Amino acid sequence: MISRIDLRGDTLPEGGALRDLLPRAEFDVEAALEKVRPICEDVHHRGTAALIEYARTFDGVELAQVRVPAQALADALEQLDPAVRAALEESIRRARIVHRAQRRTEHTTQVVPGGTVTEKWIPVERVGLYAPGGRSVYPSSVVMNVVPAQEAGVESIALASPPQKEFGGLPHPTILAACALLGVDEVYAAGGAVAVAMFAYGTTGPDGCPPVNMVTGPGNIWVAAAKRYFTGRIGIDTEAGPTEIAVLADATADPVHVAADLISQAEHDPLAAAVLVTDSAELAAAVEKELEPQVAASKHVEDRIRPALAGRQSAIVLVDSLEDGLKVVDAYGAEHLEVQTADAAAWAARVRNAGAIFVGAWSPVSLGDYCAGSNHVLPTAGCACHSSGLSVQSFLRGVHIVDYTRDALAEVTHHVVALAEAEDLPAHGAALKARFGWKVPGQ
Ligand code: HSO
Ligand code: ZN
Repeated sequence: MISRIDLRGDTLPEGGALRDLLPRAEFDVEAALEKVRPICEDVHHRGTAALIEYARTFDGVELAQVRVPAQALADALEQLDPAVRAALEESIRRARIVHRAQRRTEHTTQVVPGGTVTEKWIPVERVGLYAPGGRSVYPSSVVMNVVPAQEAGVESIALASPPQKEFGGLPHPTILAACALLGVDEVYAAGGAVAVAMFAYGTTGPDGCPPVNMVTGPGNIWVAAAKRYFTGRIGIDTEAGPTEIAVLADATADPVHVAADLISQAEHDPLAAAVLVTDSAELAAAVEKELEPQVAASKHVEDRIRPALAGRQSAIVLVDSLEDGLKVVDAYGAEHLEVQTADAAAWAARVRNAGAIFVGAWSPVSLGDYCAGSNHVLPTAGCACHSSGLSVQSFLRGVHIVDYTRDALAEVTHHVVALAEAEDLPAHGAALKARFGWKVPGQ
């Protein structure tokens, strides 16, 4: 069901060459961009009328209104299963603890006497969060997007999620209930690229959505393409690709746990990736054996789990040693990495590239998906080597405030003038010279 990549015997290639040996899903955002562009432009020109028409064609829904009425949010919360409500509340509570600790404080550095640079953190003013519908109705993702934005101090938070035919054109009720729990009352029934375009351009009228400065949230390839289309005009988090789990394990790992964890993320999508990296042929064989009954007993077997595990994006990678395993997981840069080895904390501490790292037998990815307090919006497709998961920082801008006295400026003017001249930008130097009667102190 899952292929093997045997990297034992030879010395491992470095960097890019090693990455090329590792599996990864095909996710062609560029091709999707061609289809998304006219939709975005249509939303730009026709606004709410276009939203209503796309709800009809894409979601099969006759939208009475794009903005979800407050009563619908209250009703959804009232009807929420109490166990799900309690779990969401716990998830929110833990996420708040972690994300509150990420808040930044303003810091002033005295560079020279009379010359200071203060770094001030200003939240993005208005953010649009996207919560998918259809196959992925994830109230947990509403939590993971809203909590860091709120803890960062974002004043205006709107959320969009596709209208659902079976719920009278409203977004899924658990999404609405999660919004109500989090105190988000500006919610729109809009899906995919259409929702991203609504946020980016804004729409007018009684049902209108004012434009946002930033869009975050997971989604399919159309959402990723729309985010790419609007990059530069608005801020985005990342273009989320299919979910990935990598497990670095040795002979001490429990094959039942490893198989269950690989399946847990394969459950998301037929393109989801599950990669086991191990120095133990025994563990590899035991996991292969264990996958069969566990997969057969799973719910989303044929449509997601089996294709995900059998796909070219998933594999068991055999290596000579955990040292080599470390090189492999670093080259792969998984969205989620579990370390299930003896001395797991020490190995985990040496990992350079992963969206989030789960240490030891008792920290599975599913814990992080819901209730660890960590964020589950993480870089995919190898982007973990340069990007972070969603955090309070994602919604903040660090602004330098430069404050120099006359004397402090005078003291450095000759250096500014020298650099300006070296760059053939004499007017830059002149801006300082003008302040000192064109006579530059120190020259
Ligand atoms: N594992 C997904 C997030 C998620 N899991 C939502 C369950 N619900 C991507 O990190
Ligand atoms: Zn998950």
